[in-house]
Amino acid sequence: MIAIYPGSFDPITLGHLDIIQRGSRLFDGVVVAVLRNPNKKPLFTVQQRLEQIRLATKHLPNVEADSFDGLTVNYAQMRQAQVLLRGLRAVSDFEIELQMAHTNKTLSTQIETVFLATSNEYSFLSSSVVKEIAKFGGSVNHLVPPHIAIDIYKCYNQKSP
Ligand code: COD
Repeated sequence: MIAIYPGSFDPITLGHLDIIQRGSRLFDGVVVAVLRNPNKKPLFTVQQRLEQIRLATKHLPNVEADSFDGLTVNYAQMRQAQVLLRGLRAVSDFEIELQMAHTNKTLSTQIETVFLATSNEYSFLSSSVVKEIAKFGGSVNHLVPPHIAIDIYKCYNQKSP
């Protein structure tokens, strides 16, 4: 069974990677799918994010990174995937995620959303938190893989603390 893990991943964090690692043990394949969203101004281009994800998941043979636009369920059908994998951190995530899962169900009855609860140590972690800390010169070395920390400090003209 193939699962799509869709998101912005701007950038991918250790919280995302925890979900990917655990998902890769549950499914035959996991496709980490970066949304190409022209309405957002991301820190990293889609190409940069794909490279970051590929490097961070290179030890997981059944994980691949790809990008998509349009509806996630259409992309999932095109990839012949049966599952959308999502992570849940807190009650605030739950409301949004439930709405998204219900919306996706109305668009395709064939695709199930599967939620994995965040590991305790990553329950506070988001891409936005990482960017905010790095922007002001704080340490993100415990929040993202080393190659991504280097990329972020470069973007913000900061030195790794
Ligand atoms: N621990 C565990 N899980 C985490 C953590 C963490 N620390 N941080 C993030 N996550 C989870 C998120 O809860 C989410 O499930 C996933 O990782 C990805 O997170 P993000 O923030 O990178 O990506 P999102 O949530 O912004 O992605 C939204 C989509 C791109 C999936 C969504 O907008 C979408 O499907 N768009 C396409 C249009 C569409 O199909 N619309 C209809 C459905 S509403």
